Amino acid sequence: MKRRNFLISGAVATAGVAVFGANSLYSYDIFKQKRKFAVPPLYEGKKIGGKRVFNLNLQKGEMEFFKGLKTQTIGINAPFLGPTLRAKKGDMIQVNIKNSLGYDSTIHWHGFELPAKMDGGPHQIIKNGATWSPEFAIKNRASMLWYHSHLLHQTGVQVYKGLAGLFILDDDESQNLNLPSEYGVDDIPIVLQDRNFNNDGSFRYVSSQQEKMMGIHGNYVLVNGVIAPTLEAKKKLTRFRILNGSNARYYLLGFSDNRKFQLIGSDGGLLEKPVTLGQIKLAPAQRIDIVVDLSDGKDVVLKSYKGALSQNMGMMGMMMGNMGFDIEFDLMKIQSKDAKNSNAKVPQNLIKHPVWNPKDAVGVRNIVLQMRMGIGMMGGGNGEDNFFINGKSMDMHRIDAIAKKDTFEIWKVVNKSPMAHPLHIHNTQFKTLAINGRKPDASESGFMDTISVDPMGIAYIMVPFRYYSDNKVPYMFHCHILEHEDGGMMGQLLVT
Ligand SMILES: [Cu+2]
Repeated sequence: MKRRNFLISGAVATAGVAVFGANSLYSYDIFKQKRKFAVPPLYEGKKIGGKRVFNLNLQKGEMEFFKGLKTQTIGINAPFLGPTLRAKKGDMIQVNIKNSLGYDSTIHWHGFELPAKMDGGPHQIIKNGATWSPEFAIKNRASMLWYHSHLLHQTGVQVYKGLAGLFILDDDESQNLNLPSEYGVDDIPIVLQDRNFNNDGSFRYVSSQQEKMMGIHGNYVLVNGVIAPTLEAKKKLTRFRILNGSNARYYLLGFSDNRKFQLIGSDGGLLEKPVTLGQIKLAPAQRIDIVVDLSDGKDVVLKSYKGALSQNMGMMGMMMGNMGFDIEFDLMKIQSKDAKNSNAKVPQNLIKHPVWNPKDAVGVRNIVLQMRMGIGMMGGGNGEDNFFINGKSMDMHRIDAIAKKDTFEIWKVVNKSPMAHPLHIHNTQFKTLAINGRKPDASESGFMDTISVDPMGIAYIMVPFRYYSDNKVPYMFHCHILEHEDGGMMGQLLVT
C-alpha cells in the first residue's frame, strides 16, 4: 500500500512538467527502502594473441527498480547498463559487439583517443543482428572513460533505457601511487542517471517540447541502476569514481555532513595534485575521481545540492529552478561502521602533466552554441532542428571542421543561449584555458573531454589532436545534453 502511494505521487509529479518539485519522493527518508548498492561487474577481457578481447552483447532486459514492478530496459551483457571494462595503456583491445536489440545501435568510446573508424559514432552503425569488432590501442592515460549508444537522433532514448557502461584505464604511473584501487572494495564506480517512470513501472522518456528543449530530467536517480542505495564501506579511505550518466541533469555533489573530500582526477585522468573540496559540480558526461575519509564510522549521504544550475541566468534559469531541476536531494547512503583501516593513501603529488603552451596552437576555432526558443520550439514541429552549432544543425553529409593531426587548436566555445551546454569533443582530452570569464581553478586544471559553458558564457580550451588521421571518417563534437545532441547540436570533425 505504501509503495502504491509512493508511485502515484511520482505519477502526479510527472503528469505535469514539474519533477522533483513539491511531490519529490526524496522529501522523506528514501533510504528506509534499504536497497543495496550495486557494483557493476568488472570485465577485463581475455588475452588472445597479444590482444585484450572483450565480447559484448547489446540486449533487451527487464529490471525491478521498484519492488513488484517491471521496467523494460536494454543493456550490455546485462538487463541494464554494462560491465565495467578495464584495460591498460599500451594494450591493443578488440571488442566484439553483437547487436541483439531488435533495432540498430552504436557503441561510442567516450573520451578515448582512437581511429575515427573505431569511434562508434553515428557512422559506425551496428545493424540489428550484426557484430561490430573495433580494434584499437589504448593511448589514454589512467582514467575512467565510458561507452554508450551514439545513434543519430536516438542517443537519448537508447542511453536512457540503459545502453551505457564504464571503462577504467590503468597505467604504470597511476599504479605506483598506492591510491585506493581495489575495484568494488575501496575503488567504487558510481553511475548517476535520473529517470522518470510511468505508473506501470515503465520508463517515461521525453513527452513534451519542453522536455526536448531543456533535456529530460527525472524524479528518481539511479545509482548504478538502483534508486537510493546504501553502500557498506569496507575501507576507511574510499575512492569514488563518479560518472554523470544522466541525459541532461547537472549535479552539485557533496556529503550530508559537509565533510571535505579530495578531488584527484577529472574526465581524462589524474590531476597533478589533489584538491580538497566540499562540493563539486558535475555536468552530463563528466567524471570525477574523489577520495573520502570515512574513518569516523558515521553514516553519511552523498547528495546533490541546490546550486547545480546557479549560474543559469534569465528566464530559462528561473524556469528550470522553479521546475525543481535545481534542488537538494539524496543520492546514496554510505555506512562505514565496519570499515577497516586502509594501506592506501593520497600522495601530495599525483602525476606530472605535460606543459601545453597556448602559443603552440595553430589557431582559434569558433564554436557557437545556439537553440531556437519561443513559438517554433514550444508550438510543435519535430523538434529535430532546434539546436545549432555555428548556425547549423547536424548533417551526416557535411563536414564542419577539419583539424590537422599532431596539432593543438584553441576552441573558443560561445554559448549564445539561456541554458548551460556541456560540449563534448571526441578523440581528445583537452585543457581549460578560461571558463565563463575567469581562469580555471585547481579543480578544473585536469584533462577534460566535456566542458560546460554557462548561459551566454565563453570557454577557451586547448585541444590536442594526436595519433590518428582519416580523410573521410569524421569524429563528432556535440552538446552532451542528449536531447540537444539528438536535436541537432552536433557537428562533424575530420582530423587529417
Ligand atoms: Cu545543450
